[in-house]
Amino acid sequence: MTKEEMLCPDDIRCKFSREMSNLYQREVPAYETLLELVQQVNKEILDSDTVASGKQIWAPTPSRLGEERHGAIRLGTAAELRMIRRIFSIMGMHPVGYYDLSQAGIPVHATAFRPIDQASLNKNPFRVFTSLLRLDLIGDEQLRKRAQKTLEERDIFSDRAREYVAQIEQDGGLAPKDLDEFIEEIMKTFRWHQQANVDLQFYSLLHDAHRLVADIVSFKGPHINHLTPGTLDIDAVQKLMPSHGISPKAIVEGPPLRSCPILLRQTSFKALEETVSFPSIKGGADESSHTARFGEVEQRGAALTPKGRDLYDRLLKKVRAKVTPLPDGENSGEYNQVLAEIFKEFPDNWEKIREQGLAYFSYKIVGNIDDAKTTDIESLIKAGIVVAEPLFYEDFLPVSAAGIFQSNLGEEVTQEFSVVPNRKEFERDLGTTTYEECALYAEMESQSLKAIYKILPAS
Ligand code: OOG
Ligand code: NI
Repeated sequence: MTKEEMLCPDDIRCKFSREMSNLYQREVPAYETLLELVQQVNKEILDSDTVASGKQIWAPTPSRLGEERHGAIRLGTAAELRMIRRIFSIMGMHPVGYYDLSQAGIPVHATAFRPIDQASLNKNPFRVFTSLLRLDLIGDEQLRKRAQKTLEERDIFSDRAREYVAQIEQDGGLAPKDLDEFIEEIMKTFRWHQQANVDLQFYSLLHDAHRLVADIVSFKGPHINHLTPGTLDIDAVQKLMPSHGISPKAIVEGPPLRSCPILLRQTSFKALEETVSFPSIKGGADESSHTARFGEVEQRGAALTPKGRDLYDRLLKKVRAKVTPLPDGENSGEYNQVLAEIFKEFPDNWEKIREQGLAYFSYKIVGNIDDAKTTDIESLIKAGIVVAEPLFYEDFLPVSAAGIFQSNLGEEVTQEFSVVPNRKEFERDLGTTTYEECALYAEMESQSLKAIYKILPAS
């Protein structure tokens, strides 16, 4: 089979994304309901004149809107992480960014596997937030060793999946006839296991160390713990959730509602309490429950430069110092008010945002290029020949949105962990370095400028 006849990674990712959604709809009915609601809200927005008047920055290609946005998994060992990297690479998903979640009281660090070039993102932006457990942050040595042994003894990949990956790497691609079976084998890794891999007593010990430790160590595989569709109006979805039988968390995380959306706004519904059967030491099984899988929805805006991100972080900190949202939503009105008030300091106008270097942009020729009497981009923008469009944020904000994590951890007191980011160790475990998200956006911006300079008559 020649290279041309093989599937391109984007096609494999499209199929994977669709199958993940099918799997999660089957396993978590509330997610199916959420999807319907999101589709309804998106359709209403697209049919309204807001979009026609160019107010929304998100003008997704039809293939993008309606496709799943992201999912999340949590892995137990370096070997699992390395194998996941090989699988995602076949689908055109590469590790971007390093997230240290010990800052949010969670003993994991993570990266996001996602497409990295504009064409692939436009085709299907599916991304998977992938965490790795940090056993080194668990103080109890006996527990740590036992957890490690349990993880080392499991294999989260089917033999057939391993064979496929090796074959695809050797051949340099996947034949169209093998797509369905390959994806079917890969899907096995992410499904839910109703039977735990450990006894109830050990589960309880793991749970006492941290609920996430129990979630990672106790099962045969890293079940997908949420899938997040993208919406064009997160406030509408938040408001409509209760009438669809879903109860959302108290507030929408992230920046306030703005004319110029930035970064990421998210809300979620609580994890399900699911019956699990734990093999008993005495033979037979003990029934108990576990909560892990939840639902989330998000609305994305512009990618910020480090300067813009600093401003965002500073303002959010100011908000949280004034009012901390209560889980029961009692002060959500006050929180939203303070949020909107403090964020007035962040310019809400694309021109100002660009002038101050707060976001990344892509430059496009829209006028008659033959009229260009200058190569100065600012003058070309003024003359209406070039426009600057904000670049879409493709990454995550789990630490500043720690509320999303907490919402599925329950309201009990969470443990503190020593905050020691360890990107080097993560990258060693991954077997490669992770892309710097800002470098990717900066590159997209400079590519768009280069393309303009190339065809400018005056240059
Ligand atoms: C991942 C949480 C991160 C997000 O949207 O910020 C995430 C997890 O709970 O495993 O998905
Ligand atoms: Ni998420």
